Amino acid sequence: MSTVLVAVTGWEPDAWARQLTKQLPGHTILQTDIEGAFPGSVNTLGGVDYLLAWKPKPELLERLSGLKVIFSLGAGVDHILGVDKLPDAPVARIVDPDLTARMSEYVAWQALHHLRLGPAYAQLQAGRQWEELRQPAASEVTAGLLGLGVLGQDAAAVLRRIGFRTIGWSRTQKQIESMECFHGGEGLDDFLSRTDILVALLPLTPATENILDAGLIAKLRKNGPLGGPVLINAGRGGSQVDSDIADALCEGTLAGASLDVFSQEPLPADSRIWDAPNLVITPHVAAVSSPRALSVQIAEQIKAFEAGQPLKNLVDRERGY
Ligand code: NDP
Ligand code: OXD
Repeated sequence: MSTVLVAVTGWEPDAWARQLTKQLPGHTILQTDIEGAFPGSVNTLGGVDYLLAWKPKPELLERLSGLKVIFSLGAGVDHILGVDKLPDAPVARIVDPDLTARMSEYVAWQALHHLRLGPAYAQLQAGRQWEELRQPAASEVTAGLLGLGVLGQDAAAVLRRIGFRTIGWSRTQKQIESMECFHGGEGLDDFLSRTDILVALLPLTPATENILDAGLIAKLRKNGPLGGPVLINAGRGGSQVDSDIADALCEGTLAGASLDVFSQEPLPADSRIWDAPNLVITPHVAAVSSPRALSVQIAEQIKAFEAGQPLKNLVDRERGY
C-alpha cells in the first residue's frame, strides 16, 4: 500500500487527512502541520508516493525522492511550479464541479454587485438617503473573460444566463458558442475596447504576471453603461499591479473593482488599496477547495494510476498551467 503526504501551508491538514483515510483505506496518510512543517521524522519522506500540496515548503519537496505524482489541492499550480528543485514527477491539478461552481458564484455575485450599483447604494444607505439611481440592464453590459479555461468558460455561461453579453480572451484560439473569442497579443486590444466588466481568471505565469496594470485598464471601454469599466480578479494576485488599480479607482478610470487575490497574502493592513473607493476585497476565497468534494477525485486518480490508467488534469510544466 502506498504512502500519501498532505502538505499544506495555511490550510487545515486534518480535514484533508480525515477524508483521504476514508477514501483510501489501507494507505498510509501523513500530514504536515498548518504551517506546512512535517512533525515526524524527515527520513520517512523518501517513502512518500503521492504528494497533495497547497503552497508546500520547498525544504520538504527536496526530501521526496520516491515521489510518483504531485496533486495540487487547487486549480492553480503556481504555488508548486515556482518551487526550486521540484521533484521530477507529473503534476495534476483540480478540475472539479464543486470548485467550478463556487468560482462562478463569486463572479456572478461581484458582476451583479457592480451592475446593481452596490457601492453607490451602500453609500446612500450610510447617509440614510432614499434615492433611486439609473441602472442599466445586464443585456447592455459586456463582460470580458480574461482566461477561457475551465473556470472562465463556466463563469461566462453563468453570466450569459443572467443576461450579460460575454466575450473572451485566451492564449490560443477558441470557438465557443454564444461568445466572440479573441486570442494572443494581437487580439487583446480589441477585446479590451469592448469590455465593460473585465473578469480575470488567468493562471500566474511569466506571461500573465502584472498584466492587469494601468496600460491595460486604460484600454477598457470608457463610455459603457456603468459609467466606466469594472475589474474583477479572482485568478492570481501576481497578475495585478495593486497600486495601478488603486490609482484607477481613485481617479475614476475604473468605476469599480472586486479583488479576491493579491501578490502578498494576507494583504498587509497598511496597503493603501484597502482605502480605494468602490472596491470589494475578499481574502482569496472565491473558490475554496473543499476536502470533502476534492478528496474523492484525488483518491480516484490515485486508484486509477495504480491500476495503470493515465492521470487526468495534468499540467504542462513548460507552459506553466
Ligand atoms: P485553465 O488552465 O483551465 O485555463 C486557463 C486559461 O487562461 C486558458 O484559457 C488559457 O488559454 C488562459 N491563458 C493562460 N495564459 C495565457 C496568456 N499568456 N494569454 C492569454 N490567455 C492565457 O485554468 P482554470 O480556468 O481552471 O483556472 C484559472 C486560474 O484561476 C487558476 O490557474 C488559478 O490561478 C485561479 N483560481 C483562483 C481561485 C480563487 O479562489 N481565487 C480558485 C481556483 C482557481 P488557453 O485556453 O489558450 O490555454
Ligand atoms: C486554487 C485557489 O488555485 O484556490 O484553486 O486559488
